[in-house]
Amino acid sequence: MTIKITRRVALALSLAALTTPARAQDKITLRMSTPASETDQRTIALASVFAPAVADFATYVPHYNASLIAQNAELEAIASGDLEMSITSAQELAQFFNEFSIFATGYVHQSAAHQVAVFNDPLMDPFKKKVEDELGVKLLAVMYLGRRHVNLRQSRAERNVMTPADLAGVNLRMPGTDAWQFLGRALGANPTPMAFTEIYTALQTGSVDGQDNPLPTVVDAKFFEVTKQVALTSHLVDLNYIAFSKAVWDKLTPAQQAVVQQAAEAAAESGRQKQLAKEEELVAFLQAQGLDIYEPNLKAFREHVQAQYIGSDFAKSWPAGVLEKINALGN
Ligand code: KDO
Repeated sequence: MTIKITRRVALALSLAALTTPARAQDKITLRMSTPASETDQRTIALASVFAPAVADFATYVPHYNASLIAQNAELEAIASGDLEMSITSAQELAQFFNEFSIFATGYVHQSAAHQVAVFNDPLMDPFKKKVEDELGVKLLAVMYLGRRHVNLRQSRAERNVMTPADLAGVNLRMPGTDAWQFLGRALGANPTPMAFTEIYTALQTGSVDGQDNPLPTVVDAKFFEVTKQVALTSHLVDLNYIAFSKAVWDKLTPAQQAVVQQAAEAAAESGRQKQLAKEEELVAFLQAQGLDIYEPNLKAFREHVQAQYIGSDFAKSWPAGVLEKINALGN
């Protein structure tokens, strides 16, 4: 008798589970941490495209301005279960896996479309697998951050940046990992490691001479208020990956996994198009704010930067043939 009731109860419960929609408290919470602001195109895309697409089974909880996890510590937080999502960089991944420095190397990626082609190419499979297996992080999609340029406090009359030699002695803020610092040196500057959220004050007080970021970031973070020029070096067509906890992924049904994957790709595409448009339109905005925006000798910068990487420890970590495959996917 007891057994009968138990069976009936069990059946009733499992039927209820099949027919009752997931309650809010049953949903997975996806905490996302980033140093970016809530008005950055990548975070807007995640909040407006990704979040609604997964809302049936997941609640997206973004934390901006590195308010939850410090910049460059997000991957460890995901690995240890303290975070579910971030917008990570190749430079951050290179802290764990040297070979990721290939995607953080100056003048390798040529455009937003090239980034997508590289990310979706089989050449990326061993990179993605390593991050998944060894860090417990899935790289879902590539987000476009933009073309990084040199943005200085000095006016062009005070410092005209045409070649790497013109950056000699410039304390250029770069993010704090080795791959970033190497790029700063390769540009000809003195790189100063510093978190993104400290840049504005450092520029304001003069504790650094400049910083490098794409134009949409120069505007979103208001660096234009405390700088006078942008030399359009385009030294890095920069990207971020949407990073997702593998432990959470494994708890999702195949249908939910497909929704998460599609939502990430759709958010990345939406953010990419908006960021590309902003890069175009913000030149005029920055000029109207009184900044000098000009193109230096790009050949001189490209050749100097590439020469620094040849034979470097970073280059030694790149799997054979990958640089050639990346180049072949470009224009
Ligand atoms: C930065 O610190 O300069 C950087 O642009 C590096 C990127 O990888 C990324 O972390 C970005 O900051 C933040 O998302 C803020 O835009």
